[in-house]
Amino acid sequence: MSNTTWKQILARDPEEIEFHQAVQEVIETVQPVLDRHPEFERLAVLERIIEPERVIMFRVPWMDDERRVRVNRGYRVKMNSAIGPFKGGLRFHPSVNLSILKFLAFEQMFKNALTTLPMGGAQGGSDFDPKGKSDEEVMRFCQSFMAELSHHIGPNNDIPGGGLGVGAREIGYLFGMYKKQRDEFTGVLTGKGLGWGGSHIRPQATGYGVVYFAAEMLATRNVTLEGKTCLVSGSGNVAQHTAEKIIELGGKVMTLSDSSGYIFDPEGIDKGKLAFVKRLKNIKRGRIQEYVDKYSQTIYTEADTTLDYNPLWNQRAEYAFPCATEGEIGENDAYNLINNGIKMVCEGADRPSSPEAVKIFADKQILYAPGKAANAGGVAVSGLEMAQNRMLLNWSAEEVDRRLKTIMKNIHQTCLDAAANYGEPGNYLVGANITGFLRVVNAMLDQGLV
Ligand code: NDP
Ligand code: 2IT
Repeated sequence: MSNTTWKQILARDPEEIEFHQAVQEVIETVQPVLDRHPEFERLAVLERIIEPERVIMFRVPWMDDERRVRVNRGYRVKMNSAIGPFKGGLRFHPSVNLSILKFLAFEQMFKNALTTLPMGGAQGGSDFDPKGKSDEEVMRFCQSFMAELSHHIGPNNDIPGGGLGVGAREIGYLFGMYKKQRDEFTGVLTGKGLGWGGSHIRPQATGYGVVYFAAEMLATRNVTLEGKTCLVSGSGNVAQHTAEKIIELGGKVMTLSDSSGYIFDPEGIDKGKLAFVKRLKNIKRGRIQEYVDKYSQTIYTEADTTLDYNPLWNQRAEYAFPCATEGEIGENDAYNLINNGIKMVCEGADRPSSPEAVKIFADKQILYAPGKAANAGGVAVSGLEMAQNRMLLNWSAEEVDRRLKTIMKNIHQTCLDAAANYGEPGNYLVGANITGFLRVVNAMLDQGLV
């Protein structure tokens, strides 16, 4: 892409910083592909792949417990359907805007391609904040959100799933409303309850997949997780199941966090303590700080936005698993991690490391896996949920877990092969971007100019 075209893109949506960052990274890393395919320029391959096929924005009015009407904004960014129907998560968080959802949908397109399952890329959500809301408020919001979204999705064209702020509770309310409006019981959402069309292992899939990917990376250096200290951020779906699998494989989880602060447990967070965290976060919907009331040896540090680093990443450990949100590892954090002996960063969240941090990891040659490869297990098992729904059957937990492991192993190998093939051996970011890019672009070109 010429400099002029890039400038035009930035000028068209100047405020979309998150989206531009994600696009820029892909453009930089797929340059060797563009060099081998000069015809891509005339075909405007880059321009086409960064423009969503369709974006839907809508009003979501709902009534709070005080009978006051509130209005949020809903979105669905349908990025690309070249290799399958639109597929990707929903996010409910006050920071949600078009730029964030475009970046998530852009990443999702490549992530889904990496799984090899037939799924195009999309993401949606709302600036609704579920924190501090009653179950009834969350239900009324979800119903209003789905009353509109149901006109734009379906099991054959767009299948949303869970994501940040959207878990089993929200998917239940959303599914109920879709069913009522359309009078049909379909696999239109993934992350459904086990008793009504959900898949075994879907709640665990993202976190388990992250650790399966990490184990594959470590195997290339003949090491395992056994006895290793690990920093995990977040305490939601991805963090909980990443921690669970690390513990199962013999690793020692030292930290967890939420947006208010982080805990450091010098004895390590074991299975029993993790069960406490799950109850605290998923049922009681409390704060991670409450961990200290129960396990008094723990140190709690409040989040401090005036700092230019995150103290969680300034703890001594061997491996880091950022599982909270985008941009949580900045340049200073990257240096702190390396100075504290970190040898691997495996991303559970979507783009938790800033572009500067990613460059530092590459320079220092530590093992680094981008979220679009390492956290693809979540959407992969969503794909398996869709397959099971089509066949009207349920695979066992062992069967789904076996398939998840195989998918993660294959993604790992594919990234390594592509990176080597394009002159950047061991660079998982280059491998993931090139593989995802080629799969989507080849499908687009096969289907003509549509
Ligand atoms: P959850 O809502 O279950 O948990 C999110 C966690 O991150 C919470 O602990 C939350 O704290 C914390 N967090 C959120 N925003 C911030 C912030 N600005 N600063 C510090 N901490 C924050 O979401 P998930 O675990 O599902 O998602 C986490 C990440 O993983 C996201 O990037 C998501 O896109 C990605 N992902 C999720 C998948 C899934 O299957 N769920 C699949 C692939 C990727 P608090 O409770 O205080 O808000
Ligand atoms: O970022 C993601 O891959 C997800 N939020 C999961 C998407 C899904 O459809 O399961």
